[in-house]
Amino acid sequence: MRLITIEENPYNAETPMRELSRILTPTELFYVRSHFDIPDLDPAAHRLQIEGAVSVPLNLGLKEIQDLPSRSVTATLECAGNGRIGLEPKVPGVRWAFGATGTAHFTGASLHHLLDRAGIQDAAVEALFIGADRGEVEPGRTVAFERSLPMSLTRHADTLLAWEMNGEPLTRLHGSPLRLVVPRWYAVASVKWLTRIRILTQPFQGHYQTEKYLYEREKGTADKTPVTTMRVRAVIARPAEGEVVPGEGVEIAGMAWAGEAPIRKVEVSVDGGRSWSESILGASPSEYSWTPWRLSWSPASPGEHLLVARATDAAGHAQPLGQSWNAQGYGNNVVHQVRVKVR
Ligand SMILES: Nc1nc2c(c(=O)[nH]1)N[C@H]1C(S)=C(S)[C@@H](COP(=O)(O)O)O[C@H]1N2
Ligand SMILES: [Mo]
Repeated sequence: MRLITIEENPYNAETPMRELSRILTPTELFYVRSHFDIPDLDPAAHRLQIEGAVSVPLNLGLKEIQDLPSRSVTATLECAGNGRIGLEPKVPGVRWAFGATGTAHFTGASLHHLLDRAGIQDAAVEALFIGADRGEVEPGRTVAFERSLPMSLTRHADTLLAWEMNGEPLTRLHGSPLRLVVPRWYAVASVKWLTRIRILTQPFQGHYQTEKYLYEREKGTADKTPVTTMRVRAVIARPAEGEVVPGEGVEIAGMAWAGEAPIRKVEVSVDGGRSWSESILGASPSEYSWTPWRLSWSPASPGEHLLVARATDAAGHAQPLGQSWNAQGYGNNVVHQVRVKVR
């Protein structure tokens, strides 16, 4: 199995749905989202600069960062554009189906250790994270991939400066040698190829903060609400779309997650949403990672069946049965459907 390429240039590729039945997504099968050419950074020569509203600006090599107390989190990452492909009317952006997500074990250091060392000034409101990648977002306008976070989130122990993924040094595609990992948030916050952190006294106004990654013209959402935490979602990892299944003992299974609260239930329909059964939830390896779910099914009749899974979180958010349309196509957590044929 390999990643499914969605775009060659810049490289964007999603995880095959059947791989989403394992808790940890192998690194080589973990979706890749890149806005620009992928940097090729030399870990031995890499420097991270911390500047702006700090008492002591820092310029550190990877080794010095790795001397900070280490910490690991198992976290589910998801691209805010996951599920965009089905939106009608169509919207611009990478045409992700449902595989722009994965769960990995990340190791690094709590970001706040580094910020403590630099000494954050009282006037600080946000920290800006700048990647080594850059490119044109419109003719004549070149920007780096850069995103900010509120200071409160930078103090969270599990906001990580990560250098390992699944027990190995970060690979080039996933941000080598250093990336941010922000659990619960759509992965746009988890800046890869991190080279610079700038502490700001005014909210950041850059392209990927104030022009992209906003919910625009979405019913029920204040216009231009920034994309932050992941919306509740379940995916069906098996059976696969179009699979021919036997007349008994079929296991329907997948993962469910939400950025705001734990998963409370995943309901499954085998008749296109007319009736629903509650699936069995498995154990989630951490509060930041998805929860496995499964249901065994003995189909009552042969022929075509439309399977649907619908997750609800403990805060009471349930996935919508229809699309969540917005002009940039983010957070479309419509229920996942899979068509199968019973022998
Ligand atoms: N420097 C940099 N960081 C980045 C991006 C990028 O293009 N450049 N893409 C972001 C987005 S939108 C996503 S969904 C995640 C994807 O992380 P992954 O490729 O490791 O799955 O990285 C984020 N961090
Ligand atoms: Mo993304």
